[in-house]
Amino acid sequence: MTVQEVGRPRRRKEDTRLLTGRTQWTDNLSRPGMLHVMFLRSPMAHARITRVDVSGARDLPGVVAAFSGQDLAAEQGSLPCAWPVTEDVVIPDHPPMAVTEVRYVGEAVACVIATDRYRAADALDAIEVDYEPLPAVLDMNEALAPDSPKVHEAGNKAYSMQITSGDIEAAFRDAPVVVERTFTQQRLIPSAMEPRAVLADTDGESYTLWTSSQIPHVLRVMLAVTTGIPEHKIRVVAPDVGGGFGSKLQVTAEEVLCLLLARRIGRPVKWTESRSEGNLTVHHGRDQIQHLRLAADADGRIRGLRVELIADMGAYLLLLTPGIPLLGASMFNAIYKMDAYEFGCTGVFTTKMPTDAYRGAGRPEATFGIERMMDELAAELNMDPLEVRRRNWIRHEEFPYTTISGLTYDSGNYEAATERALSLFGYDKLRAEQADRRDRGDPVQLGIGVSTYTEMCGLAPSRLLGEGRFGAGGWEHGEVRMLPTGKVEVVTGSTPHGQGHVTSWSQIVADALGVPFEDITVLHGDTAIAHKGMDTYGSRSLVVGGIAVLKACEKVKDKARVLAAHLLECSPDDLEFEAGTFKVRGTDSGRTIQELAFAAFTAHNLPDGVEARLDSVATFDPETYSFPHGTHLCAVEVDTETGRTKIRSYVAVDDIGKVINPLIVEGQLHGGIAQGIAQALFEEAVYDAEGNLLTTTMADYLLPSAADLPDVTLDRTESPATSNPLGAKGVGEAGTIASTPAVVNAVVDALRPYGIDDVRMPCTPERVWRALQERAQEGERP
Ligand code: MCN
Repeated sequence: MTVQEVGRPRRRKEDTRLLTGRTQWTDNLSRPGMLHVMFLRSPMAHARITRVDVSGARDLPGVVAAFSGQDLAAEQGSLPCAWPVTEDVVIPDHPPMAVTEVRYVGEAVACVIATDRYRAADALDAIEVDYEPLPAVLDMNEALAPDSPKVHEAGNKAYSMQITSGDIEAAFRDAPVVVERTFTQQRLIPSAMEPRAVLADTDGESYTLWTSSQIPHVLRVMLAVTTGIPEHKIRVVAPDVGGGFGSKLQVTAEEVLCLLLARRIGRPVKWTESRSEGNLTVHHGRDQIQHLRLAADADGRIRGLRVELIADMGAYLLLLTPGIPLLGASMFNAIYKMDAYEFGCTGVFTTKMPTDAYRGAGRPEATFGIERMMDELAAELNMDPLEVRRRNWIRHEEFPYTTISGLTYDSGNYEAATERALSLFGYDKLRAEQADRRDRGDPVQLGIGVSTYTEMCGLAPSRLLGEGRFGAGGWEHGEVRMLPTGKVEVVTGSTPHGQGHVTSWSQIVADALGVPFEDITVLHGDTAIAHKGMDTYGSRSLVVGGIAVLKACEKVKDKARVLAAHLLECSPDDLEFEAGTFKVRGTDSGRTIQELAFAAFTAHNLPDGVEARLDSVATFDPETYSFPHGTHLCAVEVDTETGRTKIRSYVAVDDIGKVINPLIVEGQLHGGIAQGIAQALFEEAVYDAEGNLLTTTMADYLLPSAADLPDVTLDRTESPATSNPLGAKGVGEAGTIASTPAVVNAVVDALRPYGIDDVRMPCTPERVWRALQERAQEGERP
């Protein structure tokens, strides 16, 4: 009997190599004659460049070349924005190296190429740049004022858009309860374990770019478009990639410039960022002001929701910048039924590093907004936060359900996930302890936070992406090749960078073809090997890429059936396929698919018209998105004397449909929840009044360590997706999306008796303490 692989907690095939350092990070790679590039970066947030003189650097020992933006102006093109969200969106010219004006601290203004990175770094000091300062534009609201200094000639508004569904005026007219809040989604800096690195080489005709990227396929197309180098002359390789979290879903200035520099000097060039350089110049995430209004009946039933966002684009529009807040446009209504919904968003230019996708991209922001509002509504009505949710959520028997924002959720069971979470959490007991602490006036108060989230992932379907003016499709490509000895080579268009696709895809293929898990290898991340792909982001890889692989397996099986029937001298319809063997029904006679692979290779006895190969390709483009959901509960102790918060317990019950590998899923949730907690309590990118980033080091930008994080209790419920044959939903971002509001709701819940109804993220001890002091001065006492 064979063991079913799908659903097994297999340890990752990748880990032996990854954990023993036998990896190929881009910075480990070397090419004969390789040189090193360092970039001189603007110290000014906004300035006109009046002179750049690189001649001093060119004369230094070990320096091979030095260039200014002007030197590269004729060939460097403009970095692409592939999501023109509205017809009139302003997409400013974005030279990879600034030529006439800098618009954020860290923008590249010149570069040095030398025999090693230290010589290159030293030589940067010999470059002279004259700047004529221009006013920094840092505050989003002020940037939109008519008299604000301009980031770009066209003004500071990138776009504005609005969606309305239902009669929103009627929903608010005479509503017994209206809750209105403004929340700030602070700016975050993605901190992948492996910093970005690029190595570019050319033989004079074609180009290879090794880069720590999530998107080698998208990048190849974009490099061709940006540089004019024909696409078929560019190969992009993402070797081992040590995390990305969205930050490597980008066409970066450094990638374009390294390619052009390799062409200029005819030698391989490498760039690896330092952590501080990375904090300055990796695209940032979040950065929104959310103004929300919720109208409800006296019994807590939601009538309508109005959402007004201002989203900081930073200085330019990068690959997906303007679309990121809009990924939340259909998600603020979340799992709740309502009569009317209105969403508006304005994208604003400021003189800061551009923002773009960061784990969850638009959906953590939306989930935070609505889940905070549900708690605020509950407080307003003096109702339990779970009760107000229950009164409004879509009941399990109502699926498939088309929401007020127009998405059709295929399946889900919010009741079941919540019931499970409540019992694991010990909700009633914790509420009793909370009441007791309140009564006793305990300086350490207990808060309980709820997040009954859903999200929209599996970024595809191409048709829907097209309707949203997204610049590309959402399909994925898979290829399955049976090798002569019966082993299997899988080629995927997905580009894992920590998600364990090699293992999960092996499990899918093992079950589909009935071959041992160990006999399968998965190739990815090199456009010369996986020639088609849309890469990894938006928790799309399993529900799009994994399914493409499954479909390719089905085609291989169809071919194998024809060959088996020929060899066994029966009709294909007389064959049954079980555990990797085609058997003539009712007999012992059969052939394994691995034997058939050898038969296809020798080709001694193939049916007429059948080619000597047992392989196939498939693309998959789902009909709809994937809608995981779950209930996260968090208990936080808040020391009202010091402002210190401590997560006491955290329970997450997620429903991601069928699971391929529970161990990987747990890892994804642990990491995701850590990232969400980090936004709630720890991380924030801070610029000073001149536009200098203050959080350029790990000492200033507070990433939580394992010691700062709680144990989390995980469990699952299972409502299979109906949109793919595996019944699976994505998980890569779920933990991040769910956890931030659960934690902040808990902090606010602890502080509510003190008259506090919000604490700005991150809820640091200082912020909590200050909120308490302000309230105390206003005379609020519990
Ligand atoms: N999986 C499963 N069963 C499910 C769902 C998923 O076994 N029902 C498995 C998949 O087979 C896959 C993994 O879980 O091995 C994640 O799958 P999926 O949800 O499809 O997400 P992606 O593979 O597309 O990964 C992208 C997602 C995103 S958008 C970010 S950001 C993120 C994340 O994954 N960045 C990560 N997880 C990360 N993990 C690491 N280590 N590093 C990052 O940069």
